[in-house]
Amino acid sequence: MTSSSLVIGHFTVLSLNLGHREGDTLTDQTTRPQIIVYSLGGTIASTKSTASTGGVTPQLGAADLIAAIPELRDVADVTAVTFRQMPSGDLTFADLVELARAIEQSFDAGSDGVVVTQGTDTIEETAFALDLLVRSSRPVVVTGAMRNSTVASPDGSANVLGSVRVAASREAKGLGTLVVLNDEIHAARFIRKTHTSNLATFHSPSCGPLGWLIEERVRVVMRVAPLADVGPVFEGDAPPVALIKCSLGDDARVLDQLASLGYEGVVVEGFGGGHVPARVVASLEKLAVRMPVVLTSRTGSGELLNETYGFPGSERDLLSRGLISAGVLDGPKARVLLSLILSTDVERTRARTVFESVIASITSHDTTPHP
Ligand code: DAS
Repeated sequence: MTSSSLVIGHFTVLSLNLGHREGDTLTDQTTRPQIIVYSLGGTIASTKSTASTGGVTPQLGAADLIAAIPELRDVADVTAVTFRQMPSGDLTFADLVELARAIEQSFDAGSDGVVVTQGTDTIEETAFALDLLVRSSRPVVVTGAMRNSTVASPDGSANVLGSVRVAASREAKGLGTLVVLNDEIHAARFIRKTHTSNLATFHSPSCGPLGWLIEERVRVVMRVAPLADVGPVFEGDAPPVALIKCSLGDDARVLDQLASLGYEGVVVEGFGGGHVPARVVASLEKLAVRMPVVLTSRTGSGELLNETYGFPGSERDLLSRGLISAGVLDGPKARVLLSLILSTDVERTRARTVFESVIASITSHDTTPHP
């Protein structure tokens, strides 16, 4: 599955071509940032398919991606690892847990930073999962492309180059997992894909980007706090967690089936500040006795209300009936967090406490990074 194919870097190339010139090579190799690029597939890896379906499919490996960017030689020594080759909607929690372990091992072996390339469709979820799973303060940067390599102005190479610059920078240390596209640097915990095709699809609606790339410089103008720990996560796939979006005139017939379908947790995207139709309240309360039920907003931006409205189905009503507030997390991210918590050996009754400690850490003022 894993293949390490190419190391690109000025002094690595020198030593290959000219033989080792002790002092030079050793001195320079110790000062150049060592970066690993893990590729998972997606548009950035896609090119014309020979299959009868037509269209483009993920086929380029990590070595192909970095070989197309000669400028990388001026930034870092880059090692390419093709980790998966798939559309990002096919990635699973099992893939991400395995990737997080590989990243931790890379750091233990001396890497200064990691870049992950993948499809943009699920970056907002995968990057947040890595944010929770990788405990190092060294940078992990996730990127992708909106335009594949067969169309005019593909953006993949610029995004990889920018991501390696960020991963190799001191500024990116201690910020958790970052997402870099279109010359913007975002915190994984806040970013969302907001457009089907526009290059400027990625936004962090609640707070904006943490910084940007300008010429060859990395600018970080805001910092985020370290996330609280969810604890050691089991290998393999996460227990099933449903994500349910409320809509006008909704009744509770889907909610009433979730327990018998084997779901172990639920995230409900309510209206506005965290509201549902009055007629689904009893079903939610019943469900919250059996499993963690998290309440978030379908608006995709802002923090859940806590103490404003008092009508049946309001945020006050639902939280008093045992639902857990997702705070500033949107539905897909709240589902990632709950899924990973349920992938640990935490007692189900303590899952709420762990969930709430991570939510509290997101809005904490303490931006001192993990060692
Ligand atoms: N939307 C495509 C991409 O940006 C497909 C995918 O997510 O894999 O890569």
